[in-house]
Amino acid sequence: MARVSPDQMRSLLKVYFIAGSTNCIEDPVKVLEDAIRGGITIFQYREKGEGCLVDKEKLALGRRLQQACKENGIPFLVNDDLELALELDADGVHIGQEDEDAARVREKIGDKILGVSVHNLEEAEKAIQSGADYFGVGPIFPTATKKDAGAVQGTAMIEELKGFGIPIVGIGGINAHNAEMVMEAGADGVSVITAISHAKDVRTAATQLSEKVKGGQA
Ligand code: TZP
Ligand code: MG
Repeated sequence: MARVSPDQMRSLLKVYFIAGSTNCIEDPVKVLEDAIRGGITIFQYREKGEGCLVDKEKLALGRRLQQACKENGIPFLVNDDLELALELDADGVHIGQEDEDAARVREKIGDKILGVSVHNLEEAEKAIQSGADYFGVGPIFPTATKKDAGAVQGTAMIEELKGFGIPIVGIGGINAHNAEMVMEAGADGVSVITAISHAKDVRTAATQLSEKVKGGQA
């Protein structure tokens, strides 16, 4: 399989749902299936926080979530955990600056999708040289989900990073009310945890985000 093209990546990033067991009130697989019905375009398994699953249980949930993605043609990415991504033969990996070196991850994953969180031009430059397929940029708005997310960036960094020509997804405190601001700044999509995982009606929440981001297009 060849590397994902920037255009393919841009369309996959539109409604990027991230979740693990600690983010979900009900079974994460049910949440994911409802989110898929609502129109998400890519999924990242991020098993973090107090009480998160480890070892076999983490692997087992990953398998179930991956299966739901496979059945629906949605790419399945793993956050941080390269070994898990390889064991599951996931479609890709997303890493932060504090994780394994991006160039080393690229070597190990071949053509799989590689996302890298970047916060400034220097990190962006390095991520490109390391073979990143997209940038995750944030936190755009205040978020309670990631305690060490760093300073709120607003949309300014998205505008600065546009010039690199690499697909960009915004993250942090994004919901159906503010998603348009993120897209207007030049992002190719929005990634959300709470706006979907904690919604009373997960499917509707995903649909509403999808409408804002895609401007009514499928
Ligand atoms: N990275 C930067 S902010 C964030 C991550 C993983 C959390 C996003 O979660 P939410 O609930 O969509 O604000
Ligand atoms: Mg990380």
